[in-house]
Amino acid sequence: MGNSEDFGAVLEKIYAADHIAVVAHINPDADSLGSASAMYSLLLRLHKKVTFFCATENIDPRLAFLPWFDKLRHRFPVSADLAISLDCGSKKRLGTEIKCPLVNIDHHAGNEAYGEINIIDDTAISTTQVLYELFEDHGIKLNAKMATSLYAGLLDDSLGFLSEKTDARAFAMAAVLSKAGADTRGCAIELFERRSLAAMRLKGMMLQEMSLVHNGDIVLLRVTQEMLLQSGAHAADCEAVLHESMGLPTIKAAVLLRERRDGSIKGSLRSLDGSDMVVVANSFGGGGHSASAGFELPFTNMADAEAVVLQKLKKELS
Ligand SMILES: [Mn+2]
Repeated sequence: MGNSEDFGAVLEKIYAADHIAVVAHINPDADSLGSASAMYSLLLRLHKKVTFFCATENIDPRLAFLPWFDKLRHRFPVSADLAISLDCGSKKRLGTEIKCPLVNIDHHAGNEAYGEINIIDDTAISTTQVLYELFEDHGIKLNAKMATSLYAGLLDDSLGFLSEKTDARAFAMAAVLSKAGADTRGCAIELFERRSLAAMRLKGMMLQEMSLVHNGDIVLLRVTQEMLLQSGAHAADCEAVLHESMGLPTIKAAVLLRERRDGSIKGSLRSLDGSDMVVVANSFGGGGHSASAGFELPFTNMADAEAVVLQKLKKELS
């Protein structure tokens, strides 16, 4: 079955269900929350009882502009008889065990296809693009809220239309969403411009620490627990600095290593030259996309993490 026929089957399941949970992944980003939010809007229109679920409680407050953000719940509803996960590449990313039938809509290459129905298009730049195209195919009209939700995922996952994957398909989608009333300017400001004072203080510390390695091909950013505590910034605030660092003229890739409270290290990788960051992330048990990937290193100190990650990354670049 093609994705479009599969979505027909999903709609059948939706019509038959009484209580549907839309599921964003743990530590959600604008794509996961945006696609879940657009689905939430559709389900409300169909007069369904819906729960907007994300297992993570401490969500990046910058995402609060997304429609239905205030409806987010962190406990999976026991009465749900259908769940729809958005942008969740693996079962682990759901953050909870889901016992009811599950529909999995995503764009991650290597999605574990853990759902009863799996709609995975790894050529899509965002999960909101997968969903947008399904809505189009099935004549589902977009209101302004849905358009904003879908645009937020497109804008964020394309790194502000900077990633290699950005193409006419992405811009065509942006044009339609803009016409449908998406708050494109609001999304850009909230996702890329808005900063708390704490985030700005953290940025100062990160820039002080930043280094260029491998003949200026790689920028390395480090964030310790002390830096987070001192600045009062949210862990997600680091990502904006990572994004900004890619503006350095010689850069092919960027790495962010962030110390977590439990002593593990969270790694984020970005590339601008088409180098595949998934290969690097995979070698540490992580995943993601070619231009943007992530991983976790348990029980590691910063210096050791730096050494192993840079070694892998250099190999991928050269
Ligand atoms: Mn995504």
